[in-house]
Amino acid sequence: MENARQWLAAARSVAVLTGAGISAESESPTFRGPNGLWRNNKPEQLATPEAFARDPHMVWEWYDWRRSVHAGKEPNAGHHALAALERGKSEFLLITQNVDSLHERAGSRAVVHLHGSVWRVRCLECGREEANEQVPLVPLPPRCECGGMQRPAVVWFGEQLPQRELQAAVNAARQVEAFLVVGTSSLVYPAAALPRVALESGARVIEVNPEATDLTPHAHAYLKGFAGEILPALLSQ
Ligand code: BV8
Ligand code: ZN
Repeated sequence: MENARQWLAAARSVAVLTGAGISAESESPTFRGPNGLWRNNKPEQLATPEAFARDPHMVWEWYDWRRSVHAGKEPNAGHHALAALERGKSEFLLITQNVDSLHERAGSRAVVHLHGSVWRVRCLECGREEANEQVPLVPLPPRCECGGMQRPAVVWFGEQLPQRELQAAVNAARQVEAFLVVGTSSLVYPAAALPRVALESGARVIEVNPEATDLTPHAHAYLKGFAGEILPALLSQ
């Protein structure tokens, strides 16, 4: 822990990659954790364009349920520690795979959502994307002012990530001195490739996770434990 603390304190430029694990202590269900299932459907089967085309109402019921779960959650000490870290660095980027807004609500500013947000919707007809924080959603599916049906503005399996956000994340992984990876199973690509880009570019890579992942053997430091406990100690000035 001491090495990782020193690397992060000394680094002028830092990027952080987070996954569902950082929201776990806000009692937000992780994707693949024990409560990750929903009505016996696996997320990989539901979070797809095919599932939505087949049954938009059922997929929207799932997102409406997740939005209602997220709406009641507060950022935890891990989110707040990352917001404080940002304030102390001249170059900083928080890259999240999460589709909740807990980082923003903890005060993080330079946040890039690689997989979109459950709090934004996009019209299938005219393509207009807008914020929608209504819980529960009425009507379901939500409708655009043009009359078109709206979909969740998230990235489903098999869909391209938003190019601007992905490019910003790759640029950061190439340039920063320290790359912190928190609460991700490192299974989903291309997000999971970012720590490798950082390693190849000479950054110090530090992983925080209660379980080892494919990244663990390659990280310069692996801190075993919960983000809400480790990050405040790791990042305290
Ligand atoms: C794409 C949004 C190009 C929707 C999500 C075979 C090999 C390699 C890749 C592929 C392959 N087959 C298919 C692919 C591509 C696929 C992919 O990677 N699949 C994986 C499953 C193998 N990727 C894609 O399809 C991507 N697009 O590649 O486009 C393309 C285009 C056309 C054709 C081909 C290619 C799109 C990926 C985005 C999918 N959308 N979500 C929604 O949320 O509804 S992904 C979903 O998983 C979530 O966004 C989540 O963020 C993401 C990753 O999961 P994690 O965040 O890591 O969460 P998880 O539950 O897995 O893990 C939690 C971790 O936290 C655990 O490690 C746990 O130990 C830890 N933890 C628990 N508690 C704590 C904690 N850590 C700290 N503190 C705690 N307290
Ligand atoms: Zn429209």
